[in-house]
Amino acid sequence: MPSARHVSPDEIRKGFSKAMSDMYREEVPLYGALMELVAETNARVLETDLALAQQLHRTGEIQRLDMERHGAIRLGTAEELATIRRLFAVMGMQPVGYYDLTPAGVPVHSTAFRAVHESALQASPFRVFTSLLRLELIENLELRAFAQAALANRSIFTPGALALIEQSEKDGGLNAADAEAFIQHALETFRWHHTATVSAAQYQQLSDQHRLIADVVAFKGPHINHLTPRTLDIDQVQTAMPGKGITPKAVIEGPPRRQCPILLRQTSFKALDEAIAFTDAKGSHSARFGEIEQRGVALTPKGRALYDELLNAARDELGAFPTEANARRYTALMEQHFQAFPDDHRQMREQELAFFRYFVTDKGLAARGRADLPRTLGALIETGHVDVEPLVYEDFLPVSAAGIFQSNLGDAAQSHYAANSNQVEFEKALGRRTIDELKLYGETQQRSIMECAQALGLPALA
Ligand code: OOG
Ligand code: NI
Repeated sequence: MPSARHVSPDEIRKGFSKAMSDMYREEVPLYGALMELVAETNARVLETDLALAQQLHRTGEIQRLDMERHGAIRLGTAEELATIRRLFAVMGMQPVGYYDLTPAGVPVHSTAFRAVHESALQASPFRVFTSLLRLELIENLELRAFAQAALANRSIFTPGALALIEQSEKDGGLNAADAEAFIQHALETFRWHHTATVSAAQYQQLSDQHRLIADVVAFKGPHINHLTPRTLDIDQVQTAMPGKGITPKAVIEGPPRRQCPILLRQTSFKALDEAIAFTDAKGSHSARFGEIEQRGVALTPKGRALYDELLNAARDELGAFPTEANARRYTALMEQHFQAFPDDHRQMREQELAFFRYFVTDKGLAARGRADLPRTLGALIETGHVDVEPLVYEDFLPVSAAGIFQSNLGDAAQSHYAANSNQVEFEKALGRRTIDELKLYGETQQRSIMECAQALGLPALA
């Protein structure tokens, strides 16, 4: 049973996110440079865009902005995935969504571990995009067996981490000292290793199959491969990156620039080439990169279907993978196709394209319980008793994720897999079902409506 002497999982997650960021900044100085650039840009945007500043104050996002980041890891076995699920559960993170990357030629499927309730997200929105390698896609059976053996030989968790996970499961939480120890132990799983567990030739063989396979199989653990701060204006950061010695990828992934941002836009800089000692020789490996993201409103199934349709139409018309060479045309096509997506919160709400949160205004509070209060949400908004704000998207996008993977693997690494999506297999490895993110957004929206009704002294609102 959780008890008063236990630290809240939200606090552990917050502490872990900070510890991870400190470790990564130390290991990858460019991440520090990017963080500074994002902080400068965010400060400027908040000074100039007062409506946005007000929106972020109302939703509370302003308080989480500076600590907001996501990371990514790639795991090798079902057992690793099941244990990481337990590790993240200690800090209140659950697997949300299923992403199949094989259509894009990346031999993994993934989920995102994150907090699921708006109050927990407010305390710390830290997320980890977690991929599981699909070894069954290695056609060379000898190489597949080698990879399996290499993975079977490693243990990516410290004994201390495993003991504290068990203790937390048994007792329903950790006290302050154990929580601190847990953070330090858990961090070890994500650390970079300068030595590989395979020879240079074995590494080459794995890499020839797919660079991602080498990245997972050749090392002692699933090093965090990027950590992504959230910016309020990704185009400004993208433009300013070269001035800081950072070269961004050619196109920003996700929707085009809009007045009312939707879902998620992302850009990254290429993975660094880092010196590695193989068991028999010196060499190098590139895996770690930098990324930034801008988050917009979460879309309903209807909005998401429209997003997917417009994205596919633009990509079909481009007729190729977006690259440096066709970046301008891609941007133009995206802007053109997305004309069909209303760029106005009111229209998005009325057409049920996006999720929103509702807040009682001061006027509404003052009118609490009055008999002449309107009885519908729409009318309460019209009369200024209720305000509406976009509900931020907390998840990822499979096409964007594939673009981020690809930009770091090089075009040569593009492969085609016949295998289909296998959510059942993934969840079997995970040891539980993944949570449907659309359900979470719907619940948060509904809770905000119920809170409004309560604050206004009204029965349920339509
Ligand atoms: C994960 C790439 C996906 C994102 O932000 O979409 C991702 C990886 O490279 O392991 O992080
Ligand atoms: Ni990412």
